[in-house]
Parts: sequence; structure tokens; C-alpha cells
Amino acid sequence: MAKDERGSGFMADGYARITNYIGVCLVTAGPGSTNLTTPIANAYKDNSSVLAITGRCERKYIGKNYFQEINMDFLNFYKGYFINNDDINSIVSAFRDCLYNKKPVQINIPSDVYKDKVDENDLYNNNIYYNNDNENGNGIIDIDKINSELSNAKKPLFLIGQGIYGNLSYNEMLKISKILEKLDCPISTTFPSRGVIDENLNNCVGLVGRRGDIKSLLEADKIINFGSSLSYNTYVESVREKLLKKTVNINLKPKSIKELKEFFKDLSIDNKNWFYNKENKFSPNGDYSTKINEIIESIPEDSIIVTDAGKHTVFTCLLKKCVVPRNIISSHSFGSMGFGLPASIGVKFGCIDFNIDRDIILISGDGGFLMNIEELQVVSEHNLKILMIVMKNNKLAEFCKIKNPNFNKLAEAFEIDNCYIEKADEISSTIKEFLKKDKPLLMVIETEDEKLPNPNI
Ligand SMILES: Cc1ncc(C[n+]2csc(CCOP(=O)(O)OP(=O)(O)O)c2C)c(N)n1
Repeated sequence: MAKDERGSGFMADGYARITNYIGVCLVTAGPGSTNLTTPIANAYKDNSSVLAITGRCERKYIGKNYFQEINMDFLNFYKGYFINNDDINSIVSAFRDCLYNKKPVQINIPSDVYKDKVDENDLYNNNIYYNNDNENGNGIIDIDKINSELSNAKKPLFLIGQGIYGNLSYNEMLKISKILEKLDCPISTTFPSRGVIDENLNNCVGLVGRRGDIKSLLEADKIINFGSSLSYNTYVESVREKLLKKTVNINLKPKSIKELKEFFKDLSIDNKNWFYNKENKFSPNGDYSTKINEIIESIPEDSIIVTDAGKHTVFTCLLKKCVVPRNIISSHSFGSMGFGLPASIGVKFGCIDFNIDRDIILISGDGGFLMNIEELQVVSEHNLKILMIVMKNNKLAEFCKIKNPNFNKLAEAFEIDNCYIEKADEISSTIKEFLKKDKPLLMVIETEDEKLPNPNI
């Protein structure tokens, strides 16, 4: 049970991202639901399957200025269902929309509807796990057309977005790298799909766009887009139109790894590996980035790093080489502060439920950590092994200075182990100790401010 509805929404989002299934949150009417606005907007922008079940007064009071009664459409960034009667089918439809379209969906249920009787036959006749290619699956993918585009291209670039995950489980997602590494063509990724191919491999260009490589996008004569929404993070403003003109979009939504393997086997890609040196990578040159780098080097490389929004997100993005899917989970397109702590809790629960054996590392700024700090109670109650790192620079990015509470005393109040670190060389031994134990740790790292490198825009 989350301590604020914002927490519940972000937890559901974290859960959905790591499991590639659905994250559900359940909140009360009125203020409980308005508190969900930011997490639902966040899930909408990042294509995350969050199902929000919201409360409402009895049907007879709706629209009559009843206590806590308000129009509930504000959560329907993608879609919402108002459950007006005992028709169970709309709940099933909401579930399908959310799972197969990778979008947040609201189910709003007036309190008296819960008392309606459902015909159990209706419920069991509905096969929730149906496969329907035309409605939610691949659609039609014309391999011949893709092959003819490829044969005309001298410098094709594959751009992989998180759409490639379709409805694969995390363990299946891990197998995609093996398929992609065999392709004789450079492969780039968006931020949400980083790690879909190991970034150490030769044919992997890595992240492109705002915080990644731009040269390869410009140099390619054809970009084959597998499952990217082509947000402004990927196709930045200054080159967007140019890139869109040479992009071919492939709408893959694989339901099994076998399907994906067969698809790539049918592509004719011979000798298309034109890619030269990767662009110079960023290396740490100040206190903030040195400490982030030390964290990254001290944790297992396949850890799931969850970030909040701020400078720490950018330094993590620039310094981490991703080797597995969801190596970094962030609020990519909404950039919401307060995402990190609750999302890391959702990720942890997802790992427990789906047997995903990963260490969970939260890297947060001090400002963002304070925004949903009450969720430490959930970490404490469930003894969730999460390494929660607060980069304490006493600033909100470059906007302004802030005063912080004593985070260590707060951790004490929540009965969570904690430590306070000033020097970069204390980080690695502390993380080693954390990894050996089976409980959470709050690590407060005193950090000096550092300017960010400019993004590509
Ligand atoms: C909910 C929300 N409010 C405000 C912002 C604007 N904003 C982006 S980053 C940032 C500062 C983040 O500071 P901190 O959490 O301390 O992280 P740091 O930049 O120091 O790493 C602000 C205010 C935002 N992205 N989200």
C-alpha cells in the first residue's frame, strides 16, 4: 500500500516497465484520483501499461456536486472506461487496451456498481489472453517491401525502440541481443530501449538523439525504425525533418522471441556494416559525474538503475554502458521528478513476482527524492532490497539552491539502514557491503554541483 497515490501510480509504472506486463494501481475518488494525474501522464508519454482503477460516488450522485465528486476525464490521456453496470466486458477491454497498446487506461467504478451481481459465465467466457493480430498484434509486415528498401540502401541504420519488446517477458527480452548482434548492419537505440543490444558490441551504435549519437543518424541513407515512437528525444528538433524523410517505420509487436527471430532471419542484410568509430564518449570531469561513475562501476553491470529527473539522470545516461534491457529506467518523455523512489519499488516488486534476478539501484537527486519520500515506509515495511542513493548537492539542477532535511535521520525514522558519504573512494566498499546483505540501504552522497554538457537539439 503506497503512502500517496502519486507513489502508487509510479510504482505501477515501474512494475509494468520491468515485467513488460501490467502495473495496476487502485485509488479512491476525488483527491485520490487527482493525485494520480502526474503518474498517468508519465505512463502515457513513456508508453507504459498502467491500469488505474479509480473510485466514484454512487451513480445517483454523479454530476450533483456530491462530496469529492468531480468529472473524471482528466485521467483519460489515452482512454478511460466508466463502469456503469454489471458488464464485465468493459473491464476486460480496458485490460486488453492497456496491455496490448502499452498505454495507461482508467477504469472508473462508482461505489454502488461494486454491489451489482456479475454473471460468472460472462467472466469465464472471456479469454483475456487472446491473440488477435489485426486488433493488437503485428498488423501486416511486408518483408519484401523492407528488403527492397534495404537493397536500395548503401548505409542503412536500424533504430530499435521499446516497441520491439511487444509482449515478451523480461527473460525473452534478454534474448533479443543475440538476434541483433548477428545482423551485418549498425544498430542504434532510443533511451527506453537501451540495452536491447549490448552496447559493447561492434555493430551497436548505442543511444542516438538528444543525449546520444547524431552523426550516424545523419550519415545513414535509410533508417529502419523498429518500434520507436520517434520522440523529440530521439529525432531532435534541428535534424528531425531530414531524418523523417529517410525513415521506414516497422510496427513490430512480437508475442514470442521465436516470432522475432524468424522476422530478422527473413531480412536480407548483407555487408551493410558501414559504421565507423563511435563518437567520443563523455568522461567524468567534476565531482558529480565522478561520483555517479563510481556508483556505476561498483554495481553489477546488469543491475536495474532507476533514476529520478535532474542532472543525475543525464550523468547516468552518459556514463552507463547498457548491457541488458531496462538497464536504466527513467521518466524519459515527461521528465517527472518524484518518479524514482516509487518506480524503484514497483520494479523491485516486479522482479520478485516474475523471478527477475537483478539488483535494483535508485539514483536520485535530493529535490526529487523529497517529493515522494513517504514511500520509504513501503521499502521499510516490505524490507525491499533497494540501494537508494541520494545525490545531495543542495540544488535543484541549475535552477536554485535548496535546504535539505537530514536524510539520514529520516531514514532512521523509517528504520532503514543508511550511510553518509563525502568522498568518491568510499562509494565502492559501501556498495559491496550492501550487495552482500538482504535489506534496503539509503546512501546519502554529498556532491558538488557540476555543469552538464550541452544536449543535441
Ligand atoms: C515534478 C517536477 N517538477 C519540476 C521539474 C523541473 N525540474 C527538472 S530537474 C529539476 C531539478 C532536480 O533537482 P534534484 O532532484 O536535486 O536533482 P539534480 O538535478 O540535483 O540531480 C527540476 C526542478 C520536473 N521535471 N518535475
